[in-house]
Amino acid sequence: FNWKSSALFVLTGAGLFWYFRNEKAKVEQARQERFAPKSYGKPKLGGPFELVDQQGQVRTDRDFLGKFTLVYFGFTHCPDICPEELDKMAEVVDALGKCTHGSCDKVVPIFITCDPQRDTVERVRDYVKEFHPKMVGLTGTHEQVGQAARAYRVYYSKPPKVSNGEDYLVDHSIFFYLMDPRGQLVDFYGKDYSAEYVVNSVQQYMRDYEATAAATATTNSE
Ligand SMILES: [Cu+2]
Repeated sequence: FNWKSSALFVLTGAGLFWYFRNEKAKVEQARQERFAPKSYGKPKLGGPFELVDQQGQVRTDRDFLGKFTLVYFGFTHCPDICPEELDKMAEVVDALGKCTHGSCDKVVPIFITCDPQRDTVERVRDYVKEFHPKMVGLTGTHEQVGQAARAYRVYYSKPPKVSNGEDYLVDHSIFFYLMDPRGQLVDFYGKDYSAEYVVNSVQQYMRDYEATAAATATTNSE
């Protein structure tokens, strides 16, 4: 029996215990903060918009409350990046649909045009159905689209001089925004993220969101 080594053993045990408890608390705190009603240090993204879907129905941000959404801004004439990103979004939605966990199949893919001049309701309807049957395609007036882009702090620009019928490209930012059921930004994914990465990340957020919601419900009922 060695006092020194047993003291060290006890200390190490206590240290590990403290370390893990502390780590667990940190993880818990991060989870709480992410889904806390008021979260700081996160860009205030999303928010009021009013657009028209591919069925010609007026849709606002409030229509999507209660669901996770993936929001992407682009334009239907985009030669390569938008189709690639929207294919990826469809892949993500399908993978989430296969998962057995609670709200996975409830994620709504949303495409918002930043080229309202050419992207009519009909054009958007034909476009989104190429990607996913659940995809919501939104367009609107220049003002409505401008307002939605501002809400998401999406940058886009059309060349200044375009004559009628001339083809043009719209420069735009390329992100999927993951919004939670309260319409708040959870995360965003750039072009370099694989579908697999996005799926895992979204699933993690969904589990966290549900755990937080369950914890809040328990606290409230006590
Ligand atoms: Cu594009």
